[in-house]
Order: sequence, then C-alpha cells, then structure tokens
Amino acid sequence: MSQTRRQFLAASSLAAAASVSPGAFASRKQEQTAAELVTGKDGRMIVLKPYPAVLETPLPLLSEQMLTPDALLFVRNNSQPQKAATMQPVQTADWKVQLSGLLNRSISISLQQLREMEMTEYEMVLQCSGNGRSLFSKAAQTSGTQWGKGGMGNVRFRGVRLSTLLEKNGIEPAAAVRWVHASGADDPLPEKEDFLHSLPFSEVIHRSILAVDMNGGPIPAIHGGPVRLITPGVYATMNVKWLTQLSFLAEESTNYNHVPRYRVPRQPIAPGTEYEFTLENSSFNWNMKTKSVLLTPTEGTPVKAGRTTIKGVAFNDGTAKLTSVYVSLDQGQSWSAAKLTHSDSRYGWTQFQLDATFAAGQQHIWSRAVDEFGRTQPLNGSVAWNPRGYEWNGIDQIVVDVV
Ligand SMILES: Nc1nc2c(c(=O)[nH]1)N[C@H]1C(S)=C(S)[C@@H](COP(=O)(O)O)O[C@H]1N2
Ligand SMILES: [Mo]
Repeated sequence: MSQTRRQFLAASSLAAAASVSPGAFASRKQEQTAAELVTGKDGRMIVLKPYPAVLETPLPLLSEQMLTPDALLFVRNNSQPQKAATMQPVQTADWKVQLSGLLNRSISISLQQLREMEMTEYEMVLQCSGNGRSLFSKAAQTSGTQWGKGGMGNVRFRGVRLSTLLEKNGIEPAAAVRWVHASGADDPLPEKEDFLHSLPFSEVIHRSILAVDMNGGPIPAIHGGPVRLITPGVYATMNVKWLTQLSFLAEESTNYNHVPRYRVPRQPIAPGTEYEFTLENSSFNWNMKTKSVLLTPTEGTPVKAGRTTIKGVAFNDGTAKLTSVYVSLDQGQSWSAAKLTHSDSRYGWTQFQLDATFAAGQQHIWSRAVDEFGRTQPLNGSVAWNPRGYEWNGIDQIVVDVV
C-alpha cells in the first residue's frame, strides 16, 4: 500500500461506517439506494453499480438549477479508495502529490502548500465519456456500464494551475516532455491496473488545475478529494481523482485505462465491428463533442395535454460559444430556436427552453445544438459507434405520452 493510500485510510474515519466491501453486494444489489451506498448522495439517484460506485442523475433533477448540487452529481468509479464512499471531505493535511519525470528536479507538494497558492476557478461540465452509451447499443451492443443520459453535471472546481505550480517551485520540464501521466490513490479491483491517464503536456500546462475545492467546499471523497486533476472542456475520465502522482514524460502511457479503454477509433467503423485499439489507431477521450440533452419532459413520464415548457442543457468543449439550440416537435420537419441562458463560464453548460402546446397522443421532441465553429450533432448518433460506446452526441430524440 502506498504512503498516500494509508493516509487516506487513516483520514477517512468519517467514511468508515459508509464503506462497503466489494463482495458485499451479490445478494442485495437492488436494495441499496444511492444514499445508502454513498453517504450524502440523494436517494433518487439511479444506481448503475454499487461498487465501485456508478450513480446516474435522473434528468428532471438537472433542470432545476444551473449548478448541479453536490448530492445530485453523477458518480463514476472504476476503482476507488476503500473508504471513499462518502460526500464528506477527506480530512488530511499531509496528502502529497509527487511531481517527477523529465524535470530539473522532482518534488512533492502537500495539500497545505497547494492551499496557500494562487487559485483559479472553473465552472464546467463534468461528463462521463460513456454518457449515452445505451443509445449506441441500439445499433450494436457496446461494452461497459449502460449509461442513460444523466452521467453529467455542471460544477465549479477551484485549484492551482499546473503552470503556476511549476513556476512557483522552479520546476522546468525538459524539451522532450510531451505527456503528463496522472494517477490516483485508488484501490484497483483484483487483476486491474491502477487508474492512470496521459494528458498532452502542451494542452494542459495552462488549462489544468490541481483542484482542491468543488462547489465552494473541499472536494468530497467520492469525487476525488482532497486533490483532483481538472481540465475543463474534456471528458471526465481525464479528470483523475485522488491525485498522487504527475510524471512528465516523452511517451504516452500504455496503462489499460488509457489504452484500450477510454479511446475511440480514429476513423468511423460500422456498428458491431471489432477493433484492436492501439495508441496509433485511436484517440483518447478528450475535448467534449457539441451536444444537447432534453431534461423535461422526460421519456417514460407522461405529460398533460396543453402548455408545456421544454427544458434542456447544451455544451461543448468550451472553445467556441453555443449559438443556438433548435427544437423539433415533428421529427425534424421544422425547427424552432429555443431561448438560451448561458453560464458565465465558457466551460459551463447553456440552459435552453421552449414553450410548446401538446395534444393528447405520442409527442416527439428532438433537440440539436450548434456552436460558433458550426459544430453540431449528427441525426444518427451511431455514425460514431465504437465498441466501448464513448462520446455519444446524436441529436437528442425522445417520445413522450401526452394524456
Ligand atoms: N482515480 C480515478 N479517477 C477517475 C476515475 C477512477 O476510476 N479513478 N474515473 C474517471 C471517470 S471514467 C469519470 S466519468 C469521472 C467521474 O467523476 P465523478 O465521479 O466525480 O462524477 O472520474 C474519472 N476519474
Ligand atoms: Mo467516465
């Protein structure tokens, strides 16, 4: 066990009561609510997996506010520290992040040192790259947890910019550095590797932060506290939780969580095609694709005939502003521009809404976002089908019963 992992265990006494061992679920899987699995989570969340915890947010609950409340933020863990099943912060002052690799010197930064440095805050969409995976599976089965559309939220992370951290400590990466390998203090499941991703150095040096706060307080244990590497605009898998190690290297990692997992083929493939992922023939989940998601009405929940307000959210990778979200009530024959409420942050999501009048029967509702680069959503999201079902961004299409 690593030093930091021991610190984590020692520090998490608050969480001890809530922690559950990996094998404990076989017979009572269905009985445990999200609130029982992760102390402080809202009991209305959808439990996709008990351990490591995977919790999805019901869509209507995301429509009620711009910033997603902590208790409703989705959870996705491949592995997690044993005692992390809580929204409590990890009370440890002696947490350390090692910086090593092709640097003029290696150092170890403590949580306390981080907290004393200049901070940057991002309001940003956190979205699992597997969000919407079950929609790909309609074209051909994909592997992995079959997410609906609620593996996303809009939150604020605050922390120290990577560039600031290096400068203030007199650290100079060698010219050969291309990648930053980030890893956390998870306890991997048997036979699995530690969680690690390589991030492109040139892109993250000014954009990424070593975050210590989320939504105004210390990052909750389940969301990766006390220190999480945060890069706004990218898929959430790259936001490594329980950060303990950053290595500055010339080569990209071949850790199993970086290849073959969390990658998509560089060229389109037909649904159902098998694919041997390599670093060369595939891209790691990175900048988020332009996307809109209808939140209310919600599929499966009948609505009353008459006036209704359609609500949803839209976002992209933060490199261009969202210009429009169009809504169609007739399966794409005609489209109306929805009213937009932008976040103050380029990385936050945009809320959209449109008033409509529904007659009794089946009502189709579609939504499509467009940004300043002209990037939008494909009519058939499965043109981007990939074996692990990442990066769904098809035009959102739902049918609701009007009664
Ligand atoms: N250390 C570590 N970081 C991790 C993961 C993990 O399993 N271990 N899962 C990643 C994935 S796939 C996602 S979608 C996000 C989920 O973040 P959240 O649980 O805070 O919503 O964390 C990412 N960071
Ligand atoms: Mo994810």
